[in-house]
Amino acid sequence: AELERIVTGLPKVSLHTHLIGSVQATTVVELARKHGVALDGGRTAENLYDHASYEDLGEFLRVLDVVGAVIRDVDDFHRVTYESLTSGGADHGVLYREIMLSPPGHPGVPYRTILDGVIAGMRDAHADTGIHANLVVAINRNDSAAAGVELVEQVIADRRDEVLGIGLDYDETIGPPERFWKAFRLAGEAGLRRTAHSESGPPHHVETILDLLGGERIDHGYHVVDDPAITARCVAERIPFTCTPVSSDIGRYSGSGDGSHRRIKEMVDAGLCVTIDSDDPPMFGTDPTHDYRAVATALGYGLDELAGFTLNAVEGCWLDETDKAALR
Ligand code: ES4
Ligand code: ZN
Repeated sequence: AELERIVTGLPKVSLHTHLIGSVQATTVVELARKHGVALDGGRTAENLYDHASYEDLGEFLRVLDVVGAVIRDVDDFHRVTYESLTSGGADHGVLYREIMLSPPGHPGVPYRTILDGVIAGMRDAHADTGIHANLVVAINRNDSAAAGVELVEQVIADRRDEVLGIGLDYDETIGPPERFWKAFRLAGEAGLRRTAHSESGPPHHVETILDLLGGERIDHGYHVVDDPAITARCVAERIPFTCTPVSSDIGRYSGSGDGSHRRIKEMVDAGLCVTIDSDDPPMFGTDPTHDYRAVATALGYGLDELAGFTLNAVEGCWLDETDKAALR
């Protein structure tokens, strides 16, 4: 009961939640009907997010593709953004979120349409609940290096104040970080912040992200603790690691047979700057409160440790110092 009070009441800052992964299954079904498209493979609101269907990361990403394909017009982007920031954010004490947005996950939809709808949803969610949000536009690493450059060129050509930086997501066994060095250099030259996923990858991918891609954060990063020297460097540089306990545990894509909890504990014990997040909340049956609850239960953490995760996220977010101070 004490823990429940802590995890529900704790203010949260969210740095690793994907928009496409934040859509309620009922909304997916409604949008499919609206656009007159069938969810293939007999998918329904009841079975769409069956964890058993995520046999490997590729299968999981196929479900993301199904969801991404039904979010098509400005109203759709407004709706999914608003719903995820209100009932999947503000309701859980999330004060501020940097939403991971994947334009390549919505084939055929103009970048402008996506951004117009998402930003309108952010504005209305803020007006109704007070939650603040900004955006991280992620390159899909299954795509070519040229597609990554094109996306960054699009971000720069249609510059919005809300887009603070770029990310790199989808299947890291297909797209190693170094493939995207040009896209990341272009982003850095344009003053965009940079982060990249490294969930199953080896520790040297963390170094590649920091040194070649100019990354300032690492999404997941569970294998950093396999290399003491890289770990020490990340401790010294206060590199934030955006860990997602429930998603990484259910997905088992972290490459550690016993899930992510033990790795998160090792990262915390090593002195790394760890944050807690949900990745794809309804797809993994989780939410911001539940991820804090899961890590607290698995690792025996209490208020001090949990509040520390929030403070790490404030430190690691890409707001300016004045806005960060307001969050503290
Ligand atoms: C993702 Cl690699 C990965 N894992 C979970 N959710 C995702 N969304 C986009 N890429
Ligand atoms: Zn992720």
